[in-house]
Amino acid sequence: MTQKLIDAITEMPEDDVLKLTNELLDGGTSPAEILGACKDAMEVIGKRFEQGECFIPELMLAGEMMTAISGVLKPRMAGEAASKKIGKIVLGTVQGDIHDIAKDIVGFMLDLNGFEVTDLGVDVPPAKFVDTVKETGAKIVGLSGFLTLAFDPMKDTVAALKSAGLNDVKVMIGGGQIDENIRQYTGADAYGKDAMAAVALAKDWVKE
Ligand code: B12
Repeated sequence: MTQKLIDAITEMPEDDVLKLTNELLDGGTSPAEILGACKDAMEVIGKRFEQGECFIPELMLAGEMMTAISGVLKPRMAGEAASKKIGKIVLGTVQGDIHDIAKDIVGFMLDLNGFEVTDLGVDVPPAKFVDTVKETGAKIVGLSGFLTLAFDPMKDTVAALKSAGLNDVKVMIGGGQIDENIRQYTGADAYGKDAMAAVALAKDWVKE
């Protein structure tokens, strides 16, 4: 069933995308499955872009569709929200990178699961993460990035937190190109493949 949604996103009639999303939800498809279909669709569009078969406007439209779908999913997921806050997290897309759809989903899921999230937005310099961790007393930092160019700013942010003496702060990273190798390169504590992984990591860390 979700294949229809993947086709609608990649073929781009935006009205169909929202209609289908609602139909799938009404038919019992979970928001997590819908997010999975969105990821697959973004892979298709990303590949087309790489191969010169589509251009920035199509990327932007895909981004807008993702934002619209998130808007539909959020109220459906909000019913499950935890009311008691269990920890603080500073989240942002690292310097030089402006991809924020995935970060917003991660922030939303963390918030739903009881974390107080300070979202610094996009293109966030390492010093801003350090300052905000000091101000909020957060013990977890989440770094998002989709560009190869995001690896070094991630590494710099981990290093900046360490040199500010914030050694008890755990850092998780995620985003399109990120994997375990990049985690090692950046010195982050963990890599999360999706928003659910971000929640699982954060919950583990607050238990410690
Ligand atoms: C939409 C999009 C855009 C939109 C972004 C809109 C927005 N507001 O975010 C726009 C059009 C602005 C854009 C711009 C560019 N883009 Co772009 N974009 C994409 C695209 C198609 C989808 C990204 C996305 O939002 N996916 C949807 C999310 C929901 O996917 P997801 O990965 O499943 O998300 C989960 C995980 O990533 C994880 N996660 C994410 N963050 C974090 C953080 C933590 C802590 C954790 C634990 C987990 C986690 O959880 C998420 C939720 O489950 C990708 C292709 C792709 N396949 O990723 C290219 C892509 C990322 N873009 C690319 C490029 C090149 C660019 C541009 C440089 C293009 C240009 N020439 O200008 C600019 C960059 C500008 C900049 N400085 O950042 C390349 C990057 C290549 C590279 N190796 O660096 C890609 C891969 C396309 C490609 N195949 O070439 N882009």
